[in-house]
Amino acid sequence: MNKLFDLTGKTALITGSSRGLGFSYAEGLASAGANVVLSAVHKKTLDAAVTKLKNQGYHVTGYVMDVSKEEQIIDTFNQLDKAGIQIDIVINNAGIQHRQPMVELELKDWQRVMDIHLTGTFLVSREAAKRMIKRHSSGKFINICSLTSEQARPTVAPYTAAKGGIKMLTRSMAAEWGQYNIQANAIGPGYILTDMNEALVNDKAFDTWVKNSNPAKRWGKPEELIGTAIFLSSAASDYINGQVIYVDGGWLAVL
Ligand code: GCO
Repeated sequence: MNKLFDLTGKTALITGSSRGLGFSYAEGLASAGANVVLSAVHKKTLDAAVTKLKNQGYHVTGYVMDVSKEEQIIDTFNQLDKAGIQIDIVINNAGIQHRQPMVELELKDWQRVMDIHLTGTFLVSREAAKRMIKRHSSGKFINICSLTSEQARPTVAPYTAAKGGIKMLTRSMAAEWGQYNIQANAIGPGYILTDMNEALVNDKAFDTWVKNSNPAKRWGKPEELIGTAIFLSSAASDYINGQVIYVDGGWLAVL
């Protein structure tokens, strides 16, 4: 592995990483040499994910953490402190989707999407950055944006607002933390074959729309996001800050 992309000696926390894209990111960073800290809401799926990566020979630990709950985030970082685990890389991946027209949307559903995506990204990053700055170490934040960070479609307003906010929060993190040799960037996945999108894949009209809306004429695969995650976690991106890299088959590049 070229030293530029080598994560040996680094420890990465990936939120929402017991399955889906979060697990793919964790597996990818581990394959590049990182120690990985998985986190998720449900202990059973988290433990299974830890075991799966340990069986591949990777250095893995797992912490139950609901990023919509500040007290759990603070407690997790205190546990990491006690365990002597210093986080160098954070991938703020935890997320949900809620598809409903705004006129029918209840505040609790709006708030839950915001709490997990936008506020969760802020709170986890705040706790990690505090420690990076205090120990004078470098740091990497990879937030997860979306095509909806740039363009909207009906029925996903809270997700769209949150993803747009994450794009600007990423720039705020770059603005405040760049001076400490911390880089904050984001990955903007296109339409990827994930559990969260299963209903869309199975909707013939939506599937056709996705395939006709990007030059690749197909859905993306989770493993196609790993290279960008490693890049943004590595020394290869030390002079990149506040950027969103769209891994979307070219969707946003074309009319
Ligand atoms: C949706 C999808 C999208 C994708 C992705 C696109 O309902 O439109 O869930 O939000 O997941 O974010 O970039």
